[in-house]
Amino acid sequence: MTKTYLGLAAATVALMATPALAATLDADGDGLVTFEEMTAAMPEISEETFMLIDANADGAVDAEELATAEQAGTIPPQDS
Ligand SMILES: [Ca+2]
Ligand SMILES: [Ca+2]
Repeated sequence: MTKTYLGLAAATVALMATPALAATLDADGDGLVTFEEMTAAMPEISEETFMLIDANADGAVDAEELATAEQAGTIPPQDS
């Protein structure tokens, strides 16, 4: 269990080093923003828009995809 905890702590540190993924979006802190997490923060996001943001279509938006969407103006820039 200690190992798992340390792994989670390391992942948290890695996330904090990635300013693009706002904690307000990634509610459970797993480094990915699901459709549910995104609509919780931005109810105006449609499933169609989410699919546009999810460039590799794995069902979740990572920090890179989020940054791309912000730069493209698909979603407003998020405060980190
Ligand atoms: Ca998440
Ligand atoms: Ca993705």
